[in-house]
Amino acid sequence: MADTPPETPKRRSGKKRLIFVVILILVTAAALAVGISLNLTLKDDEDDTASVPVKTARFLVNCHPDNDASKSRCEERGCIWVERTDADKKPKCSFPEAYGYKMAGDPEEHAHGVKVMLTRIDTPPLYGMTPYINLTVAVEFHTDKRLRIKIMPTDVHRFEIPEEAINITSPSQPPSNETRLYDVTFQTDPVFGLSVTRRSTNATIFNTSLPGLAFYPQLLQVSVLLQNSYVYGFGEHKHMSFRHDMNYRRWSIFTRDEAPVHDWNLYGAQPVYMNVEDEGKANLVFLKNSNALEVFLQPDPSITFRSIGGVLDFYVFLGDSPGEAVSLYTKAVGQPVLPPYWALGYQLSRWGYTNISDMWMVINRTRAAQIPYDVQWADIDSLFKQFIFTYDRSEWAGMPDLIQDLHDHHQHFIIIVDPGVGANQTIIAQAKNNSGPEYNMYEDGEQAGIFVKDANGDTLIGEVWPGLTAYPDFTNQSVVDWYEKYVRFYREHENITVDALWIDMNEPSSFVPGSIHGCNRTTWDYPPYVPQILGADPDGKMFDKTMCMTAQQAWGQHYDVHSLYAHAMAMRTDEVLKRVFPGKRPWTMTRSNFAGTGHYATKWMGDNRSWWSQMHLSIIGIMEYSLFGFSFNGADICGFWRETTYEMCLRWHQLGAFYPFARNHNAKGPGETTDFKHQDPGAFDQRFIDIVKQPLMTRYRLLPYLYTLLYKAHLEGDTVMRPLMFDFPADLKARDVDRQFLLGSALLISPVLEPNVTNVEAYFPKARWYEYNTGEEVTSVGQTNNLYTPLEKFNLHLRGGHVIPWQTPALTTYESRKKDMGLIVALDENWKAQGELFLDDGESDVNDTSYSTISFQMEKAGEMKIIPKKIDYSPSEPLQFETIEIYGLSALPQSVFVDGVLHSQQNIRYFNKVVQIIGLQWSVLGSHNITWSVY
Ligand code: MIG
Repeated sequence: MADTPPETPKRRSGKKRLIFVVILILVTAAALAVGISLNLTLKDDEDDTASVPVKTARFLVNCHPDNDASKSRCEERGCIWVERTDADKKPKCSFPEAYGYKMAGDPEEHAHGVKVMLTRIDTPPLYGMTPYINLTVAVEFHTDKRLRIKIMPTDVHRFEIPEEAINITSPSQPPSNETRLYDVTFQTDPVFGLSVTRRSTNATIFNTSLPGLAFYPQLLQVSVLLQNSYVYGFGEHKHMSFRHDMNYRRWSIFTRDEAPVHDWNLYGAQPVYMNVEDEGKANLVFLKNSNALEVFLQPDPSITFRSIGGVLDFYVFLGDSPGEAVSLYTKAVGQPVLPPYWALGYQLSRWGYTNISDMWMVINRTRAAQIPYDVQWADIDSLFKQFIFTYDRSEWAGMPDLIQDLHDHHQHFIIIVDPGVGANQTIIAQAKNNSGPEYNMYEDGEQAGIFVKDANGDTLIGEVWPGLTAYPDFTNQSVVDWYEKYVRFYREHENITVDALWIDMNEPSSFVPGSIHGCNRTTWDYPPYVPQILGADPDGKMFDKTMCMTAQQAWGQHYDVHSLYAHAMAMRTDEVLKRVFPGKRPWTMTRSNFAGTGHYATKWMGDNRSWWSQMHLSIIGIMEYSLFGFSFNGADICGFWRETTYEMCLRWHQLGAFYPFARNHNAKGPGETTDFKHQDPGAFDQRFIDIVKQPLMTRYRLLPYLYTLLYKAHLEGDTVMRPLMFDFPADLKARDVDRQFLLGSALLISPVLEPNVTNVEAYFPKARWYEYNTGEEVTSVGQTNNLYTPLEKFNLHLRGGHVIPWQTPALTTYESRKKDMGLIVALDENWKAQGELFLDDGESDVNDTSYSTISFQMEKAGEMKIIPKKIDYSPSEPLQFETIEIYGLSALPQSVFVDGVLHSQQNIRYFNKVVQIIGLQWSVLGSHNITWSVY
């Protein structure tokens, strides 16, 4: 039995072993009405590229990922042991080929797909659990580009993520056989397997024909073979490369209050990956499972999923491109939220403002330095004893006036809301003294019964910043009234007129394991198999730094819904803000999250470090969150924990000015007297301020472009900050680039990510690219260029083929929104470009009648049309396009016609490599055209 498995995935030829492949054929529309007709076809493995013959354990699926693996323990499990050196990352213990389930009878057709019954091949059970003998595999064809594959025990109901959390409805009409992009086939021998093939390329993109399918009450495992090893996604983790290392890496997924310094599970839970196929098409796969789980990445290339609850519920999205795959995904789980326009401005925050004067000092010096600045954030500092929805009336007296002053300057104010509600009676009494007797959060919550309950049905008490804390059960719809009451109390009674909310600590985090009473020794808090999550070692517990898994919530036991806590909190916060600001679009920023949370909130990357390596990490993290359907993401500029440096903080601003969400946030510091120094730009010298203004002003200038991207993400599910690979998926070099990124398709940012460096090695895929400031064209493309980047410079390039709308910057978005606009026309190899602009009031709910769109089109070289496509919003004050800048012309045009009229030569300039046409005075909502004679 312990024969050494062949280690290279070579196809064994000459063996006439037959496997059954069931091919589903949807014959005609008539057949569709009654269901699906099936054909059973015998296929010889030699000419079948779609299914994979497995006899010995050719694919090594780890059978003993838990501690203390040994030959005897391995063989007790019915698995194969092979001695290996420590350098060899292959598992020593792996499942034999015939480990799994068999098909029990023929596939059954049904209206939306096909069902297969499975029965377990008898092998020793794992971890002392009783396996489910009978499984049902339900395949649903949702659309031409989307299908669902659900594996669950037959006739046993198990936890599933409720529809209220994520509702992916199967369309009433199944897709027709003609237009469907995929086929599904089944393998029967030696174990059951299912493959999804992309018809157009005949590539098998998702194939479960690997050994080790397992289904126990607290262990579900399935492996998936991919077409190639270009795998991206899964989160939230500290991934040091955007593209995954497939050499036997293991990642756990379970929300946890943990800074991005560990290799294990962090704040968010994103069981989502993308595989970029050989031709540059991409499939995205979502495992709809909220339990603690692990993914094992293998060089086959394959992925093993190991979850300890729920069901195996996969959604597969077949995109023509990486971007389309994301957009198909977000159409299913919820398209990204659109923030208000002011949220696009630069923002200052810190934990550790010592008192209100300290915050005033920062506000004043930022204004004095004339740094663009839209939002001031307050952390737990200003809360009374860290009780949410209060402010400390002594150290922070005058807080309402400070906020009023921000509002008077058209700036905004945001404060933190932790889930934990202070439950210590002594401090509650003090809080009432501070904030008034109406401050009854805890009592009201008890009365409304909205707190998470422990196993006995009593309110579970943990410990967070306010000391003893009860946790609102955000999965319970009744939480909304209670929550709304306190947002209103804050705004109306305490005059803390917050504009948006920042939800933190929602993993949920606790400073004591489980509860102040710990947790009982149950199979939920100490499962038979514990994924490699932080805090589980050495005693195999699940509740470290959070609440007991036996806690009870409306959506289910905490064991099942733990990773949905923040998702629910984000949903309810969004709902409350909609009630408090009727007709306005809410904005929430969250730390923890699940798949689909991007529909409700912004994601920031949590407690990063003031380390150079974390600048690179932030790019990867934000690009991953784009892939997960979050469009408005950022990381703490200059780093959160530890002391930043002058150079790092400057370089970080040059990077962070191009995060979709740009906030400088700092930590308090490790002790009372050792706070980290301030890191707002005004804390540095005049040279710093002068340098930092450049990227910030550039950001403000490009906000119409950024806003348009966010709009498109919201309406169509496009991504905003993304890897080069998204736009150049067929370029294999681009697939590994993660030290540069794109904003939309048109802007390329190549930041300095190291100290003492004045050069950046930047890759330029084949296209026309222009330096943003000078219009200089990049001459060598399809290769890496060395860009000279002294401290006062940053690298921003425009891609030919795009029209980029801009607006004269000012110190707030309120002011800049009134300034003249302009267009950059960056020409491609055919001397053409196109683009789009979304305009609205920047704060109302988005609906069909709230915005206008203008398109910029060039059917032929030398002629651009400005075409309003939809005019439902008009600016309250006249807004005009004043300037057009053309990048890519090698000389001044001899003549320029504006709306058919010859434009005065003195309004046409050529500086650097940019042709600038000024004096247009076009109303932004008018139709116009412009022609130029040379190109
Ligand atoms: O336990 O509110 O990630 O941004 O400054 C730390 C204090 C709690 C963690 C957040 C961070 C915030 C800090 N919070």
